Amino acid sequence: MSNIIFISDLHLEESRPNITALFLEFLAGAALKADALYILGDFFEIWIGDDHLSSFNQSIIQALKAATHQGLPIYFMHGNRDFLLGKKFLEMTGVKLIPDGYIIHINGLPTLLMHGDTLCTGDVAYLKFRKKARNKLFQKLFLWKSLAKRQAIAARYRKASQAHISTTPDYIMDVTQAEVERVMHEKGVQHLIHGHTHREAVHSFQLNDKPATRTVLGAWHHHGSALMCYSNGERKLVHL
Ligand SMILES: [Mn+2]
Repeated sequence: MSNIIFISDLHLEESRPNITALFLEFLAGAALKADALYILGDFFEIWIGDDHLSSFNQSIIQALKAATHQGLPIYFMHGNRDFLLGKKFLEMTGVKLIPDGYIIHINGLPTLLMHGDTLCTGDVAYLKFRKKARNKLFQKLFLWKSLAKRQAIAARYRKASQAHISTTPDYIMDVTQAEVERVMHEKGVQHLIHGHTHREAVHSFQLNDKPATRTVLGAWHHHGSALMCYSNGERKLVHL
């Protein structure tokens, strides 16, 4: 039995120092008192390779390292913005990578953890891009490029992504309930925690004639957001 914290979609970047400060304070405070911290993707606004050691990235790496050294297990799942986060980062920080679709037991309840982007099956254009971006050879070729080139490509993708989001209807940017139920049924779970959509909520529904929940983690826009799971069975979405 343990206290577990889940966060996602912090979108950490140098241009949002308030959110960075909030995270560092959270990591050295509330998070350290937990038994484990799970980061379910889009921790960074963009990650173009473990060799991009800007002073900003290094400050985050140092903070994570300090937390894992103090005994806090930190688990990280790739999001659609930081899927290039790799082995070196994990070595530098002591953070452990978990795959999308990982199952953990929270107070005995099998719970599926996902970033959430693959649940948005209405967004065909994005899923097509995702397939390409998650290809190992494509990633290798990208990582072979100079940091400057990678930064330029990332900036182009970001612009295209913003345009795509602003012109795509809301319902397409959200998860498809049928896909949620399909994945949960396939994995044999009644509980799912994911991020990505930034639509913080706990959804209750019936799956295979039994109560099921889908908890959506909030994004760190103007404040922090975390799901606290306590050993007494209580679950709370809190703002920081
Ligand atoms: Mn995302």
